[in-house]
Amino acid sequence: MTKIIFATGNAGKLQEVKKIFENSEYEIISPTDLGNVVEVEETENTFEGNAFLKAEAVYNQFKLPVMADDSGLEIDQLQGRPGVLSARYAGENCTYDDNNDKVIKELEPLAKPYTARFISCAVYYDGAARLSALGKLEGKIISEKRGTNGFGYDPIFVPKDSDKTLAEMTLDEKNSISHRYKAFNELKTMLLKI
Ligand code: ITT
Repeated sequence: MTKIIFATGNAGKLQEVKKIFENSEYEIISPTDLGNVVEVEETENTFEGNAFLKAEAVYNQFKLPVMADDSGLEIDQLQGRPGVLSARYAGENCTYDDNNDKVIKELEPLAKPYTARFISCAVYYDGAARLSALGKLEGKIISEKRGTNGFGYDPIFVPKDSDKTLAEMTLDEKNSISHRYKAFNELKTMLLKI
């Protein structure tokens, strides 16, 4: 088994990516498993730029292969916001609930449907190889939260061709369609070639 560190502090992402790599030849470990977590400031204005910032910081610390994810929600009626600011949309130290409430409030005066997409950029860095893959999930934002699974904006996001929010889906259901699944599944295929 080859160990790969998944450079995240987000427990929801970790659970999803561990599941995607289940039954593969890679063992996914987190910085917490190694007892030392670095806070990386996300100063780039692209998902890919920020994902590599996280991967490189953790690689420099442990000198082991690393993957990272930078992701977010783009809402058409909000000109692509919250975008790369998704994690802290309602301010420093805000909760997922605060972010969802802010989005619902901002959309309230605007015309439906609130079309949107989740984007995940998954990257890999091992000191030599640099790999990157993008995954998208199209859908719409609804005005009341539904469901308790998942994390982040899952309770207000209904994927295209579904009547459930992502938070009403099981981990396996979300992992069969999600932006993160698409990005990391492609990365997994790319890893086989290096
Ligand atoms: P790490 O940087 O430590 O990985 P983070 O939560 O800060 O964790 P990002 O900077 O990539 O991660 O921010 C992504 C935010 O976008 C995340 O906090 C959620 O608010 C939202 N998001 C991303 N993927 C999501 C998903 O699958 N479901 C719901 N919300 C998601």
